[in-house]
Amino acid sequence: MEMLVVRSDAHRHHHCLELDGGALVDSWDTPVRAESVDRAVDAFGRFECIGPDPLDRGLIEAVHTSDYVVFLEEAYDRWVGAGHAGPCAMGFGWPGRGAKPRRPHDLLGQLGYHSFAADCSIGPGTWAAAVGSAALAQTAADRVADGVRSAFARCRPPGHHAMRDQFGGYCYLNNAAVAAQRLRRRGAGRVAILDVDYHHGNGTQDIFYDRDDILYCSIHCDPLAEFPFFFGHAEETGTGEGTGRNFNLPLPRGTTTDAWFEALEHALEWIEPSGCDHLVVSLGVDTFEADPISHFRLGCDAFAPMGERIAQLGLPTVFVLEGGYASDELGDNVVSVLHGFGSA
Ligand code: SS9
Ligand code: ZN
Repeated sequence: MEMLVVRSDAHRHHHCLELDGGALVDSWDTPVRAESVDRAVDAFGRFECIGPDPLDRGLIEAVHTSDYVVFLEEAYDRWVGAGHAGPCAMGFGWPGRGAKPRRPHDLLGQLGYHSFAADCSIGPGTWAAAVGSAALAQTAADRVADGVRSAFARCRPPGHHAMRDQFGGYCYLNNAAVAAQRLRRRGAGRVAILDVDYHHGNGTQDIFYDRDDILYCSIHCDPLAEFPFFFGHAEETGTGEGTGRNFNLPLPRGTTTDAWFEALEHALEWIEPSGCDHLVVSLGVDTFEADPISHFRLGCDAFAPMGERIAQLGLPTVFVLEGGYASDELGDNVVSVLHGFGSA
């Protein structure tokens, strides 16, 4: 079997609002994205598809704080109970530079405390979808720990922006972190996370920044020019036991396939000698030239070679879906990476 795909319909009822260009509009992370991937996987027909096992809540609490997890679970009901006008819960005030924030008890205060961006909000289906998405990552990691060479968690909502205790960037629970943590718990010695999404995975970096057992390496658009703006610089290399265990490769807007693959070589040269025995790939395909909210120039033909090259690391691998907003091509681009990996 080329690839095991883990998916479910738990994402369907999550569709929130985002502040975009000063207007509150439907989020770019729509259910259509997951449907695009499912359709392409079904049309390709060579991957085995399974559903998830129930999520182990202790696993989420190993990568997020329990205060944050409880907050996410209850925020929407509290929002409705408070009688706010908007259909989704979102904050409006964030700790400014230099603040030493204490956690407010007020809901609006907690919405600011537990988020870092106004591009995502919490609706009636958000918690169930976030848990369902993390369950896919946990299950994919379990199957790889059981001996399957590679598995793909078709996650929605995505996860790589979700920090230890803050949501943002369409992400609530960090699915890649859940997968990596699960692999460690199941016996992996050291895990590398390779994040190829167009955006820096500030959440994954945050969660593992001081650890030497889970490494983070990301190729992304320079944060001086792109969301998440305040994370993802080359100088961010880890702290404490994690010193030297975080590797950021920021690239300019307009980066083409050739320059992107050069960065991939640097990433792989860094991962290879690190002593990792498992790999998690944060698979965002918003590097695609026609992505409506991103600014790299990878063509459709870049994605199969991406998978092939990553396969040369020779590591048991969990793929976790992150971004990709050109819904028409999203599914095909994802399948290209997975097929490129699986056939290498
Ligand atoms: C403008 C876009 C803000 C940033 C993109 C998050 C992508 C996650 N409203 N959202 S892969
Ligand atoms: Zn992205």
